[in-house]
Amino acid sequence: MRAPFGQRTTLSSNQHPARNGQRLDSKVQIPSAQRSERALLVGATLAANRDEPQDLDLAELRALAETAGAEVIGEPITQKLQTPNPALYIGKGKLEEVQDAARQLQPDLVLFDDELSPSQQRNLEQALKLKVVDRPTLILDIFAQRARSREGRLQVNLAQYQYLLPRLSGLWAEFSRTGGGIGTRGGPGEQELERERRRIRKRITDLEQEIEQVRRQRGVHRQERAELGFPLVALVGYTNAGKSTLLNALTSAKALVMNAPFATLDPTVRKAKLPDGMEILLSDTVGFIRKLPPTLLAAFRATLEELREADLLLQVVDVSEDLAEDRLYWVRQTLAGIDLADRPVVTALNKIDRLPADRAIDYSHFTQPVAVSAATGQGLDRLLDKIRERLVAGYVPVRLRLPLSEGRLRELFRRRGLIDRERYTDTDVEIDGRISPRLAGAFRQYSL
Ligand SMILES: Nc1nc2c(ncn2[C@@H]2O[C@H](COP(=O)(O)OP(=O)(O)OP(=O)(O)O)[C@@H](O)[C@H]2O)c(=O)[nH]1
Ligand SMILES: [Mg+2]
Repeated sequence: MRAPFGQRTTLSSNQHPARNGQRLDSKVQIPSAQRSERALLVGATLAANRDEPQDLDLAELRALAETAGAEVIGEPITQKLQTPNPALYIGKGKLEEVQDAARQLQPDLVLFDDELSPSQQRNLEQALKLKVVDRPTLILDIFAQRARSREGRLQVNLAQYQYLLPRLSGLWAEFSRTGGGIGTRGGPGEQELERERRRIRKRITDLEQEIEQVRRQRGVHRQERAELGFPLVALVGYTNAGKSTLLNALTSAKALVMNAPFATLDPTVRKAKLPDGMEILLSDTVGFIRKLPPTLLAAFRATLEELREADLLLQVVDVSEDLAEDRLYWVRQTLAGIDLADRPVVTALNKIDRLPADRAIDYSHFTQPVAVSAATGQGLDRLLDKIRERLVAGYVPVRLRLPLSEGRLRELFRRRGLIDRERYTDTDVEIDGRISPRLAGAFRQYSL
């Protein structure tokens, strides 16, 4: 027999806002006898999105569900649609198919591969008499398990509150009251719903203020870093591509590496040295994924702002994946969504140690590609050379006359710039050279 909701596994939840906002905590019970929630998968291909790479067997949704701790049962149910049904997302006939499957397989929840509107979710829950969880909620659930830093937690909490607020329905309350689980952990009881909404709106405002503080603090750090003049190289890429492994390989960092989506949620910045001694900062951040809704992306603004400062994006692609090019499409989409499509790019084609011998890489698909293995170290020297080459390509030529009294500035140019010619007089030094646009301003007043 199926375990009642009250006894089912609550998998993550330690970072759920409802749990951090103390009042709700008392309502959340984590059952001791842990059992995975059984999930049935449903996805649709929309005509409007046919030029986008599709995930027809919902392999990624399955991996996400498993990462969140669910057990996927049965075959995924998929449908081709012109447009989503406004009330049910899928068509009526397809819904019957889902109902049949649910009767047979007895899942605990049905997982949809897209964002559902609050009313679609309500209607589906009513029709199926089951908890319905959409893709963004699932991703948020994983984020909630992963966030460690204060900033990361604040951002996840904000995203959860914003996303869940319009979805606080009677049924939602029912499901969460009776046990929680993915997407509904620690929710309010039915009578408290309206009070809860008000409280959540207040909490959203508080969180926004706290995040604003963190942002300002980050801004100060960035300013300090900018004065030191290190070029900033930001790792970007699909989740699980190997960004953190690469960061660790290129620096002496110990970023968390895991074979699971969204291992990294908190940004890390480390110093790395290029072969000629040039020092750079390398930043690691949250991975991208297809169909990441804008609301979710927006909640991570403080983290993603780190990318905005980057002189160069080090795009990491897992070339051992069949879907490498599709995934790159989604990375490029996400970068465009945060106005970074034009930033200079070097592409690390990672995990070549896993590439089958009979598969060749078509380099023409990638911008400034270098084949590497972050795991074995293969190709990393060439990658560093390429990074240096692209950074220097962005430098601007300058001619300066620096007073000898400006020892600090002269040292800065020596360390961060490239000197083509240097000539001393009794009082000054004249420099012909190149320097990053970021630092050029510091020398402007001495420009010839
Ligand atoms: N074989 C092989 N495995 C690798 C390589 N680079 C990374 N991995 C593995 O790929 C998985 C994901 O690596 P991460 O470095 O955590 O990936 P990420 O891009 O930081 O992922 P998120 O932080 O989750 O977005 C881990 O199991 C790594 O050990 C590589 O060059 N070769
Ligand atoms: Mg990572």
